[in-house]
Amino acid sequence: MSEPVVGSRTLGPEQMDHYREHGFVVVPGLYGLDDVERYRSRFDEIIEGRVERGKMLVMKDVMVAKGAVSPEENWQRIAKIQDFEDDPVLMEYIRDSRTMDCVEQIIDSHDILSIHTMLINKPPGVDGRHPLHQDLLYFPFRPAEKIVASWTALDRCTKENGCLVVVPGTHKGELLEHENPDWEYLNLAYFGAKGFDANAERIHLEMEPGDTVFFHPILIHGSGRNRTARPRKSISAHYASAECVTNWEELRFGARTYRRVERRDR
Ligand SMILES: O=C(O)CCC(=O)C(=O)O
Repeated sequence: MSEPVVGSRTLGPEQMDHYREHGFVVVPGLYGLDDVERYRSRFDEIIEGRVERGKMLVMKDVMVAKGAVSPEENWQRIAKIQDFEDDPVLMEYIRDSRTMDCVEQIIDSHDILSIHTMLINKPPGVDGRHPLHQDLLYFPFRPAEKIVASWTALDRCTKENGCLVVVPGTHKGELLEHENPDWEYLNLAYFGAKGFDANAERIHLEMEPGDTVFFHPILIHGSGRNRTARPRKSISAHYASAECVTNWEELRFGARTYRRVERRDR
């Protein structure tokens, strides 16, 4: 990847080197607790039906949907809010210059599309595992170097409550075949990569609220169960340079809303 030419330089040379070498970089404290609290409250407002949902999807965990468990609290039933492009509060995250500066630096572009938006919840009391996979599976844009994910912890994320797990360096490989793992309960569209070295080093990214990880779309990653009674939420987005070529034959699971990002400078 060439040296970044645009945006402000939020990431230092070591952080950029880390991204290039390992396929991810964690930026501690990129967001403050005020931001975190705003997105957490919006999650509550959305799941309680207190705001207009528009086109967003509010997805129950599969064990709840199938009646295998019946949690008392509403937040314990939800796996994910997805496609929140019409939500003015959650979209602040997507457009925020703190994210955008890093995104522009990493993919060396300042004409950026938002290609996927999620607020991920991993409630206790369900399986909730996300098998190890590569996100490029879900996107028709190429080259992969011009795509990046951001993922910001909204709760403390630890090994015990199912933090993100990455297999460093795997972004240097290819997009692998994926399949449904043979698990009794698997959330919708959670696929697992096939044929990678199962003994390869895995890193658990333990993060505090506001910490943010940027990762490459070929990096193998996933997350475990939430074995605590605590919530584990994150807000996440995928971005692609508008210079990417779109190859619709690479689209395996349906198109989403792809929008140019109007960045929100602070
Ligand atoms: O937040 C998680 O638990 C995993 C998210 C993830 O890997 C994804 O959505 O691609």
